[in-house]
Amino acid sequence: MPSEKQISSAYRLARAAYADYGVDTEAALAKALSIPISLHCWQADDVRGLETPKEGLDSGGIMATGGYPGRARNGDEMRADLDVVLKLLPGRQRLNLHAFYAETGAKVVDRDALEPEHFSRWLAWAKERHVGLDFNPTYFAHLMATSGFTLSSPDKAVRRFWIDHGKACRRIAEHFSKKLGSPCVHNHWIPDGAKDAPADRWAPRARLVESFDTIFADKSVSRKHCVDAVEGKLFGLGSEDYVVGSQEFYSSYAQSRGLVLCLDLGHYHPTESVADKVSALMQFHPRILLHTSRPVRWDSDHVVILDDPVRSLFLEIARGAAWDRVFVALDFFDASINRLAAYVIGARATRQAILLGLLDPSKPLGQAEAAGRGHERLALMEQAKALPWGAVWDELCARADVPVRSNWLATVARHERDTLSKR
Ligand code: RNT
Ligand code: ZN
Repeated sequence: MPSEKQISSAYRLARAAYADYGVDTEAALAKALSIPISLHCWQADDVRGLETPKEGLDSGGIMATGGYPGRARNGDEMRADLDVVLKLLPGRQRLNLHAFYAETGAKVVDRDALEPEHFSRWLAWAKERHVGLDFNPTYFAHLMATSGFTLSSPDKAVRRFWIDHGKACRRIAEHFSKKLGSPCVHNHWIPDGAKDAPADRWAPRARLVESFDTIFADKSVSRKHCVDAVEGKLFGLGSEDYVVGSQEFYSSYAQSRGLVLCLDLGHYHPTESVADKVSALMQFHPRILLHTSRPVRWDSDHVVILDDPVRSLFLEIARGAAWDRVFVALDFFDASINRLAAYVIGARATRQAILLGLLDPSKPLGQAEAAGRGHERLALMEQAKALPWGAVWDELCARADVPVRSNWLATVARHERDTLSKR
């Protein structure tokens, strides 16, 4: 592995190579380190949550597959794993919690009755580490979700329950924000939909508008603290034909209600480009939330890698200078490999894509385009792929004082030997 000196001399050469294309690697490094990435707590335990009882857990179409040993079984184990992960990641991180990670002790507290106090251990953990918290209501994995409908259910009692859950979660999100001094992104995703062609595609959508309007009508929760986002999708397990909260639904809903729109990389047709959507949506949406994920043939939530969809997504953010208008969060779950490694690979790949976006030689590309020299634009785009960005990435890790290259694997192996293998 390279010495500190080798890393910095490789970086000096890279800096000069990028400067030839009008790119300031110092500025790119500083910016890439400053953008917070919200780590999804649910990779640690295969999206199981900490509630008892567990009936209805399989509702909602969210499922991690694989049986790699060492799954975190409680909040303490999750936090211990996250502590290891945080030390291996460069830049700023946040933690993204889901409501069913409440810790209520011996008491059973249902989702509609959750309070900030049920997250006090998470909050204390976050405060101590200067990590901001984001939050999500959990509208799945519950007996009240087994019909496949929650906020859009025809059953008034079911709607009421989930509306109360949404409201309770907004108060918790606000609490996190106030306690940590950092706005809490509060993302609503519901599983509602139908496996087969419904006779009525209208009524559930009308009810969903009404339910959400009821949730957001609570003006006692400050929107500055609780930053609500809504996330649609194309289909899910058990909602193959019809998803109530589709992209069109949420794009319009978020825009008309002043909410943040969430785009998840796994939630579109495989040939759709999420990167292309950004400059269209952001003409109208002041802010968006990005869930980086990796769909393999479907919304499979594989570990994020540095693939073209992720790269081109952040390239678009860079070209639009839209960093202050996006929130970045991870969303994947893989139980077939070491779960800590999954975090590190996905979070590092996401930050690499951010860095690569910032290293784009946008200036000469734009000049070639403006002058009508398409051949030059294409040649420069091709050349940009061969610029020594790996040396800039190594420098970024060195500056952040985290293991360079794959050196982090040793820490994960040690944790597996000393801790995970004993679970
Ligand atoms: C589901 C959505 C959603 C969830 C998490 C657990 O398709 O992507 O974001 O993955 O809320
Ligand atoms: Zn998502």
